[in-house]
Amino acid sequence: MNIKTTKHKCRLYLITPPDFILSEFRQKLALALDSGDIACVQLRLKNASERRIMKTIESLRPIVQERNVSFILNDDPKLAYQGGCNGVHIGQKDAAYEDARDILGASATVGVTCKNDPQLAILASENGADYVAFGAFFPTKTKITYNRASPEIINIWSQTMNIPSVAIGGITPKNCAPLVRAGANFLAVISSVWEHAGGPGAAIKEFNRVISNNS
Ligand code: TZP
Ligand code: MG
Repeated sequence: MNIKTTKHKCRLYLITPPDFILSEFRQKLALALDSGDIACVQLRLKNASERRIMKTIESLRPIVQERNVSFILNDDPKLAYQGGCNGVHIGQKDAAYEDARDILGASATVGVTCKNDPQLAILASENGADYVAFGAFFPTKTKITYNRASPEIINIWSQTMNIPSVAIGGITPKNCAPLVRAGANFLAVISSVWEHAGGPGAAIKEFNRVISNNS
């Protein structure tokens, strides 16, 4: 499945943890995917070799795609294309939007980080991005962040623009309700799922419950 889509109610956008042992992680990922609704999985491997990224794509992509969930690679459009991913997520410094689109083609998903800057998001949507990502909404230990976004940016975006929005940064089942109510189309989450005391399956179920109660 591809998340290139018109806007829809809020869904989960699950990102892989900062590091993992592939043979163990395959099972955790399958468990998370089988625990509830997830629209998309992003493979996010910072400072890994191309060889490791490709090997990881080959191992994880089927687990995701055979469940009809979209598989997105972070940062690198070329590897996303070579690895048969559904799309790529690019930060402002990773690649130019146009280059990512040229490499991946019209039917792929190309999402763009827009921090807390509506101008970046408008530019991305004019260029043809499939979603814009805003954040960080809460403190996060997963990434050093320099921008703090508030649900207001999602609220305004959802009422004025047609491109889906992704909210990211420190999002947990306990703090996500205002983002869902503001109209976020995806909640992108890492540590609150992979470090959940009850395991990733419990986290997905909790998120699904809060999302449906606030949609
Ligand atoms: N971009 C902005 S915050 C962030 C990224 C990749 C990290 C999100 O991780 P967590 O653990 O859900 O806070
Ligand atoms: Mg990046």
